[in-house]
Amino acid sequence: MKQLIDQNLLQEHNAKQEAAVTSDYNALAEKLDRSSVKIDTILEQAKQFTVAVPSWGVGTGGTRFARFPGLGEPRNIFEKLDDCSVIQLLSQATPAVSLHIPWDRPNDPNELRQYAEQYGLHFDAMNSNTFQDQIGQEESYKFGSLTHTNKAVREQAIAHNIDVVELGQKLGSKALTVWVGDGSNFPGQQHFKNSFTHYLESIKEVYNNLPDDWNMLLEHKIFEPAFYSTVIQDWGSSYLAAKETGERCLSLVDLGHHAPNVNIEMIVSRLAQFGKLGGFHFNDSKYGDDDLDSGSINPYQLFLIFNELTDIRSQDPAYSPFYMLDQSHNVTDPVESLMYSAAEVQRAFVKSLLVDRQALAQYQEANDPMMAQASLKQAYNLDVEPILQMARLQTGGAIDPVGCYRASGYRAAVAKSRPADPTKTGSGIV
Ligand code: RM4
Ligand code: MN
Ligand code: MN
Repeated sequence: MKQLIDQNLLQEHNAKQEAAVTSDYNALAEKLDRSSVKIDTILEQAKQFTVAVPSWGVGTGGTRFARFPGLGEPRNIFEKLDDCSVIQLLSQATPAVSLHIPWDRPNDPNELRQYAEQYGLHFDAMNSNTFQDQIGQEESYKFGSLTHTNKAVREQAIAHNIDVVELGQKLGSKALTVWVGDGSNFPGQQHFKNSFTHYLESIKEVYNNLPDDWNMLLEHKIFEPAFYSTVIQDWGSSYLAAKETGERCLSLVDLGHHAPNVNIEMIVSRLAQFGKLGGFHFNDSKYGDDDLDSGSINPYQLFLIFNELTDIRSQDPAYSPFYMLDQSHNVTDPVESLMYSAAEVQRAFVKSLLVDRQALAQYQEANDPMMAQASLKQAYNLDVEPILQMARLQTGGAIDPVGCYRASGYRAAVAKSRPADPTKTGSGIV
């Protein structure tokens, strides 16, 4: 398999830390054993855990005000995949990439698929884009896309989504994620019912063109770019649309797409209870759709979400929603942020496995809030880093992905091979 980080460097890097990691791992094994938890079964699950990387995350992001380009930014989808391969090689938790079309549209899908395969990568959910106009496009999305008042605009947006599905089939993807920014900035601007009706009609048409083994994931978002109302603004609208549309149409929860302080873990439970929780976009936020690194602001919330997911899986072991990161890296090296974030999501997952579910259920039944919350905290407060390190070591990754990446000089090398385009300004993007 093609590798862009020198194997010797990786092995030397791991060799220096292996004894310490083994000792920490054994100590944790002993501690867990006292509560009758076998660390090896947790380790195996940690090794299996994966979360997809967003192709748009490996470039430097920006805000509405400016973008400060990083060194050696990928200039096309092939260079993006190069970066994704480094993230996967060192973290061993990100073997799939989620593409955004038309940003990543290849001339030759076969070539792109093979390019990914040489790195052991494959493609996760495809993302359509009807939130900006493309060059040469006939109709404008300024006042909406799938929900537009004008049928011609809706048809163009529907055709785009179907096109993305067709491309995704050639790439081996199995899902389409639809997020629309459609909405309004002013009271009275848009008829709530009519726009939702248009949405339902449009989405059904896309669904009718979906292959049998595909899922359609509907992503809600409270606001931005629309600042007064958004057609699919909350999980309720998303649920209604998914339910109306069909069995394989599910809701996707992006952690940054809710009002501050909303109980996202409860939304997770509700959607799952009614069979409509299809996937996640992981990120973190303080104020709005900040797209900060997963677990950087509220790691406890991330844990509580996985606590729900593990609870669901304890009843339905086959349940496996799509897991994707969706972040914007404005001030960090995106490769570092994505490796670190993947490990944070994995950490929340591992901790959720350590919750004593029987004890928790008893405390809930007995109305013992003190011990119920303490049983969650007991798992959350454990330092599971040795499990994550051991998982990476045993799967061929780096014990310390960011440290190893920095030692490799990858960023400096691509800074040379990918010179910045001086004609491109630092205008704000997602
Ligand atoms: C949106 C949303 C979508 C993503 C775009 C780039 O806020 O999170 O998932 O495709 O940003
Ligand atoms: Mn998202
Ligand atoms: Mn977002």
